[in-house]
Amino acid sequence: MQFLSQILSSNKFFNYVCKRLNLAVYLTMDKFTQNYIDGFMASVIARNPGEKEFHQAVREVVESVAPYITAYPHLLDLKIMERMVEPERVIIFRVPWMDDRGEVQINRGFRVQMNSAIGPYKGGIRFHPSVNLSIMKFLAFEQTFKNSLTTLPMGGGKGGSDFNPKGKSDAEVMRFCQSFMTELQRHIGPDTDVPAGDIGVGGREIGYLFGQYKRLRDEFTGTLTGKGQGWGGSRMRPEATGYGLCYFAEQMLATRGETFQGKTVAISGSGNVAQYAAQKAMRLGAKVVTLSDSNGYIHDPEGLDEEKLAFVFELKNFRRGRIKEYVEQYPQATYHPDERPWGVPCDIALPCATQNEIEKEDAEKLVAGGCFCVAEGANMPSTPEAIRIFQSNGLLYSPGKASNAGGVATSGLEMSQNSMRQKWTSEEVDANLRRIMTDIHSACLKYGTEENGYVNYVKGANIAGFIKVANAMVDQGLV
Ligand code: NDP
Ligand code: 2IT
Repeated sequence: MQFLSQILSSNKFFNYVCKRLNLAVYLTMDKFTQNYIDGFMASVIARNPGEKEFHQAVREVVESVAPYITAYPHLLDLKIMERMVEPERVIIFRVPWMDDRGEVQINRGFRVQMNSAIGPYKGGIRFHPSVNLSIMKFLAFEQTFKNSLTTLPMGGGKGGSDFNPKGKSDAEVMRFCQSFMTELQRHIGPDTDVPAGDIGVGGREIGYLFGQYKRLRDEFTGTLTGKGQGWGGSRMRPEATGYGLCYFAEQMLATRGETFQGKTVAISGSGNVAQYAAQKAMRLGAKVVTLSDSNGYIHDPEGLDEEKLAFVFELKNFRRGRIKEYVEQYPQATYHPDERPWGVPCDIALPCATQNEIEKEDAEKLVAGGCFCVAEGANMPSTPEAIRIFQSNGLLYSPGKASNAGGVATSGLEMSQNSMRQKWTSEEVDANLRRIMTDIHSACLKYGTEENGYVNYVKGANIAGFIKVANAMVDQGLV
């Protein structure tokens, strides 16, 4: 008897019981969390049938934040996550316009106003024939967390159209933009919703959109970002997404004592993000060996230099040509039609084209080719299977919502400058951009570092982005 009471009162026994209890609690929590994820996703799929990109983006976030939500019952009771996947407003509208031959054309316009808990809706406009409601909702959903990560007061939104600017004359693009804005203008404003560029929407399109907005609303405000340098645009906004991506990747590399110096970099895309990612990576001492478009990729084993990049800028931004023309100018490079660049051996991969451009097989090729760091410039370029391959092989891997946030962050800085009626120097904007990217990286480390020291940037970005929006929603009541 005395022996038994000794055992019961001993620390060893107490610790043993606690451990068993903890394990039991842990196991039940784990099951509870998994049930929550399964039930949540079943409901999202049932309520949003066929929207596969939206399902994919939501699943990635809910898998990261479910343990956090289930640990804070008020978030469960207030159905914060359930509210986050229901856009505050979706606007879908007809965009009629006339082409150069006098034929009537009809496109569909979208604006998804996803979440305004921490600021006015903010996010780009995409013009691409693939645009549909699922793609708009996935982008607006991602944008909500990304904007929260920037530390600036911006909610999440996204818009666009299935209009294809390729092969259209400037006059056709202008007429389309004017018709698109004629409807959109009644739903946006400097304190309501502030659109910007994305795929197929660059400086030219923002100009036409802003001109029509100003004409109809009779106001010169910062309702769009990415404006021209002479009429309210921020210095460094064109560079911001690509430069910010490299600043973020620098931080990732530093966690392993590495830098860009001497590294081989594979980049996809050849648009705004890819061009400036290539420029910054090169200036940080890397050798950029690939660029691509939707028809194929170029491989230049000698690497890009300033002159070659200037050729690409001119080719893509002014002549609106195709990337295969690079090999006509630089014959040491090769063109690979209908292929992605991920089979080219590299140290660092920067996907800067579009969603789901790295599938399982591409991820396997990257790992086999020696790649140890993947930083996303595009939104959701890696499929869930590809992400699993990166993470299970211990690669440094960051999701777009963390590493491409420099673009929207600099849009936020453009909004500040517009409100203050000021224009900051390139050095000031660049210093802010660097600081913001470093802060986002720190937030990822804080919430994403696992017990074995591996940094799960997906988990880190999702939880850090979620907390701020969730707390704001709790504070603001049931709206
Ligand atoms: P651009 O329109 O300037 O360039 C897009 C590039 O991606 C082009 O080279 C284009 O090739 C290629 N691309 C587009 N769609 C596909 C496709 N379906 N398959 C293969 N290649 C494709 O857009 P951005 O550079 O602005 O955007 C690139 C990515 O970065 C997008 O995911 C965007 O959402 C994201 N992003 C952009 C930001 C910005 O500030 N602009 C900010 C944060 C993220 P092609 O000419 O053949 O269409
Ligand atoms: O995906 C993105 O973050 C963008 N296209 C930029 C959005 C913005 O408002 O600058």
